[in-house]
Amino acid sequence: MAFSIFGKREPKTTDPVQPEAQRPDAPKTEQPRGLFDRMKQAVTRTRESLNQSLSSIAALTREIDVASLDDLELALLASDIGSNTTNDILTRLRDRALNQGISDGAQLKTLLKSEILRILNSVDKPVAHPAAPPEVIMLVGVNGTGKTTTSGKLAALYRRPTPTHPDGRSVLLCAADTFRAAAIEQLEVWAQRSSVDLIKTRQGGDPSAALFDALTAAKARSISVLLVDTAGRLHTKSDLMKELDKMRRTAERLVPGSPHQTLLVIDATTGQNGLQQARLFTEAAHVTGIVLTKLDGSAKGGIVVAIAHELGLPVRFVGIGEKLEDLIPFDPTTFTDSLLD
Ligand SMILES: Nc1nc2c(ncn2[C@@H]2O[C@H](COP(=O)(O)OP(=O)(O)OP(=O)(O)O)[C@@H](O)[C@H]2O)c(=O)[nH]1
Ligand SMILES: [Mg+2]
Repeated sequence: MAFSIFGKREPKTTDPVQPEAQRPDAPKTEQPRGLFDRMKQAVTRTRESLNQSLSSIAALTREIDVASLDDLELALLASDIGSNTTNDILTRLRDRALNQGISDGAQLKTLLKSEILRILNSVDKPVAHPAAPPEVIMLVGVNGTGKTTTSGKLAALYRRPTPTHPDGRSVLLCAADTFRAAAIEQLEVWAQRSSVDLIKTRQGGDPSAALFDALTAAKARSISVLLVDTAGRLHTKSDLMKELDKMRRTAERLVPGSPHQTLLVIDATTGQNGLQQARLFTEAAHVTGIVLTKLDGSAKGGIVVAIAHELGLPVRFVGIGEKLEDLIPFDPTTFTDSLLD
């Protein structure tokens, strides 16, 4: 039997959830400069390593030749863009170099930037928000990637006041990780930090029962966003994948069309291994977008490009630390400018 804790009720939101383009409070409307600076900080090491390689190309040769592109290939691989995506980028760069001519490192950088932006934009489809609340967002992924932390950060992000929602959007958290010891308590801490209610069940209970109660509560309280933290699992564990399916069916039954978003949380530091796991996970779990965590301090920011190219999915948010505010909405232009400024 599931039950609710934390008595503090959210202010009631009466506005229906609207398409992102019409919602001036959508996360992407954070001050562009603030976003840019934080993204730039997060990809510092990746940028420095790419820049080093690009400037050595410019210093060594006046004409960009095949050897220079080989150097660039190594730099792209080192940033974790991955061999498939790197090959694709280099093929297009070689074609453009042949057709248009590239005479210095600055031009090469501009072309590289436009190639990366092209890949990221090709998967950057707008989020399909429901016409009526609650908007149900599930966080899924393998163990330890940052699902619970991201659930807490997202709760705070959606609660943040905006000009159109001076009280923020109303948020409810659902502790659907009933598997790992202390998982519920961990989410309770995040619920307190972001001042939102939490629906939970006992450890070892049925996560779908907790979700059922959370959906019922979200509807009864006109909650705008329901965030569902799930247990870490491998796509190869069929019983655990079936459990995810059951949760999806529960959501659909109570709130038709939900879950509206299924975010796969990937740890940036696991690089190409993480990408392979993600590829298989994505097929099994109806994933709609990616949250890339632990980008802070990583020199492997190129994984963002590999995700778009290889998984065909947009990165929606990027985790840049362990604190409540260390989550930023992803935007292709901001990312590309931060990486190759
Ligand atoms: N540096 C950094 N650490 C992060 C980030 N996101 C999460 N972490 C850390 O990663 C560790 C695992 O985070 P959790 O949120 O517990 O991961 P999880 O996916 O819920 O783990 P399971 O439920 O066990 O599968 C914690 O120590 C977090 O503080 C991030 O963006 N940057
Ligand atoms: Mg967790």
